[in-house]
Amino acid sequence: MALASPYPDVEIPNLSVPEFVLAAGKERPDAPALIDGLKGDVITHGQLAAYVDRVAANLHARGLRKGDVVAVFCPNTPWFPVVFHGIAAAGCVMSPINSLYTPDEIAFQLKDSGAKILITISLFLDRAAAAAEKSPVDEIVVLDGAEGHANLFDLLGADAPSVQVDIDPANDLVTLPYSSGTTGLPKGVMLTHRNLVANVAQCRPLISLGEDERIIAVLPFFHIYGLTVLMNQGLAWGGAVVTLPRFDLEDFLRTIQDHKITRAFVAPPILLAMAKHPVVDKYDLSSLTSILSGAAPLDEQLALAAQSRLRKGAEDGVTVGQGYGMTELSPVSHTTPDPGCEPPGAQTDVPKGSVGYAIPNTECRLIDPGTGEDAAPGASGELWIRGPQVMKGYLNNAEATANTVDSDGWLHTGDVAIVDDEGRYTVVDRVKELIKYKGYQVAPAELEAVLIGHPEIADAAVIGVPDKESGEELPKAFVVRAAGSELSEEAVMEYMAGKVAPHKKVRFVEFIDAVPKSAAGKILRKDLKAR
Ligand code: 4UV
Repeated sequence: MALASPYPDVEIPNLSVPEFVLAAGKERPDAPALIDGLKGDVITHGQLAAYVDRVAANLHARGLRKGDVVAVFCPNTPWFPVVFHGIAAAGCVMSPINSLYTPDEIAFQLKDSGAKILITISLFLDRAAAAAEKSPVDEIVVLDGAEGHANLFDLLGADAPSVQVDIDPANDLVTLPYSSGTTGLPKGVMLTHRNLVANVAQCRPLISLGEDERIIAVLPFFHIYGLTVLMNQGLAWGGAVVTLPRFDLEDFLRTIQDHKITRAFVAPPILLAMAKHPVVDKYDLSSLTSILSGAAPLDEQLALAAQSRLRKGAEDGVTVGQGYGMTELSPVSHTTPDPGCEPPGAQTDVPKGSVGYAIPNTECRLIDPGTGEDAAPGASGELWIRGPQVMKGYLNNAEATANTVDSDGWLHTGDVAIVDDEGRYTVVDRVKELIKYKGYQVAPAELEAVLIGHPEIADAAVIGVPDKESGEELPKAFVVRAAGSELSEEAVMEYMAGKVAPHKKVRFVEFIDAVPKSAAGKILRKDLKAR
């Protein structure tokens, strides 16, 4: 049985992402759109639109055409949105690469996505160049400049004629982030202009962000949460997005104080610091009206502790809420509403720990994994989602697409949830392989493939194990040594640390005689978890 959102449907404008997101700014060209939280540099809404036109024109002049993929390997700065919207306005597809990736990981994405150009910064050039040696691109652009490379000024040059590319929002891709989904290796998630436009429009009735708001963007734009919820949602309603290139607690707090930030969208580890760290008291955070946490489970007590600490007794102070989604959902399907934005007829506040209501135009089902039927009322089940934010599919992978989005359009999330009488959802478990570390994806299959690449490893399996202190999951590898090998735990961890980004490091190693597998050869992760 499909459970509808309690909110009336919203209209989804038939526009490209830049047309939609940059529209509000046209009304207030002199207002700040993007602010560098550390340096203070400002890009106004008027400048943003002009720069986007230039980037699109110069990409076209460099030979890029509709549908071409441009990989972006950059931290959050005000230039990231300029580059993203420029790529989108040129009809090209932006594939964002995690700033922590190693050359091998970057090369995988360049190759799989077929990226023509890689845009990066000088600090990342070593890794970018090493990746491009394995998976060549036509060109590496280094925004802040490097000998022998085009730079930001080349992308902003005045000479190239403006381009008007015909975009079909429902079919044309705008971004290609990578996600392992419910199983296997990372896959390119094909998101259309309509997917992203829809998701910003769908959040509007719950998150009534105004043009005087200032959003702190410390979560990365290379992740879909940062791209849609922080960047595009912030800009679409005419507000200002204040960027930080990495998380440092004091920089984060100082930026909230100095830039009078009104909204923070964060992941649980940041909320943990805001609830517990003594240094928080040194800063005036009274401008904050809302903190929304997402990307991993948020503990109810932690949410309450953060809210009461930051409110300092003021009843109408900051509210701490929670959003839920996944890359394949552009990403939002659920969120808690701002005060006053509850659905018609709502009786009580959303309990802390809940991810709130399904957003407009979104249907849900909860499926009992045992029977494959709808779960009984009040019982938990795997969450299925249908709506305009569901991805077009995985790039070049019809099988994985069919296993994730069924023939009726339901996306099977691999998360287990419950819903209460008033339509508020709580995520209670995960039935997919995915491990989340600090909100980042860690795909067991990817780590297993790297492990097996070691000459002294005959077989391997990876699972997430709970870390009591942080409440997070940490990757643990079960390793079968090759005959005669005396490989140590430390040697395995060191090998992995050299191959994968820090958030994917294997934190525990256990040697076993054989990896438990089903008759079909599937790793029996449940058996490993039970050990
Ligand atoms: O694909 P991904 O890396 O995507 C995300 C998306 C985070 C979002 C989305 C919408 C929001 O409004 C928001 O605040 C944050 O992380 O990983 C998807 C998986 O992450 C877990 C869940 O297992 C997803 O399938 N996850 C995401 N949000 C939550 C969560 C949550 N609030 N509670 C529990 N698990």
